[in-house]
Amino acid sequence: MSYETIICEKAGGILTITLNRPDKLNAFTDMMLDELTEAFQQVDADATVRVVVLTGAGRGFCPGQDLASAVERGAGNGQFSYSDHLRTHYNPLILGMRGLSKPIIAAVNGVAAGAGMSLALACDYRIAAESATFIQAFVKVGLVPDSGSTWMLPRLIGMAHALDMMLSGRKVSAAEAFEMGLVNAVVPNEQLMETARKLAQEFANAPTRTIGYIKRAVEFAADSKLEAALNKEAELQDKAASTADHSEGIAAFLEKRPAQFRGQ
Ligand code: LHQ
Repeated sequence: MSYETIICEKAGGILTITLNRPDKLNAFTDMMLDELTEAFQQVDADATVRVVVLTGAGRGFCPGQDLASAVERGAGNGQFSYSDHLRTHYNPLILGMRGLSKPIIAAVNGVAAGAGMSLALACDYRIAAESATFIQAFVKVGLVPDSGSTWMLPRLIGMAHALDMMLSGRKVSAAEAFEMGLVNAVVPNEQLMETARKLAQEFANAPTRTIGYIKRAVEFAADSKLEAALNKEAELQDKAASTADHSEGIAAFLEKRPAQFRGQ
């Protein structure tokens, strides 16, 4: 499948998706949002893809909505329905990513601002280049954080840090983001993609279906009472236990050899 605003490259079970509007630091247009949503739908349906790496072309990761394109359509003067725009183009993307049964690694190569930061938050891992920055830029243009930031950010870094970022709109460095628990690792710029691909390779050799169940259990637990979460774990454990990879994992342990998971 070829797209105009993103590049998808598949190799050895890893799909790398690159946001590709480098002149605008990869700001979101409707087309980019819709192409991304479709690309993630394809990932869910393609058994040969076992992990996704998401990054940006050029010096930015994503600075959120392309404000110029929103203004052309009446944003800022009451002519533009923000809620329709979010419900039509952003929310399906974020829900598709959070519901994806395969891990998503964000390789954050530069600034992630506004809904571009929400995009990074919707991934399961964030590896940041040393020069990457994170900005809850919404307040700087008089907007409420959207695309899942209000749901994901406090869960990731706690209410105090999340509100600080959201209310101030200040720029947070990769080093500070790591201290807050916003990113899993910070690496020298030139090692970003190599580090992301190494991690992705581990997931490409992992029990993929079980990873999908783990994601589902954690997502469910985030909004549940303990008893409901325990029940969900039990339900999903039956599913995981019926995979070939579970049998292989047990056999490999007893035979004292590395497991050869096939994602089935
Ligand atoms: C951009 C953008 C951008 C267009 C850089 N748009 N061109 C949801 C629903 C509906 C509508 C509204 O929004 C939302 C959610 C949101 O995402 S709201 C938050 C939107 N994002 C922002 O407010 C961030 C705006 N950008 C910035 O503050 C700066 O560009 C940052 C801090 C990201 C980067 O600064 P610099 O490194 O100094 O780069 P730059 O500002 O020179 O940008 C480079 C180019 O990219 C430049 O274009 P040009 O043609 O002049 O070279 C910028 O205009 C363009 N660009 N962000 N969001």
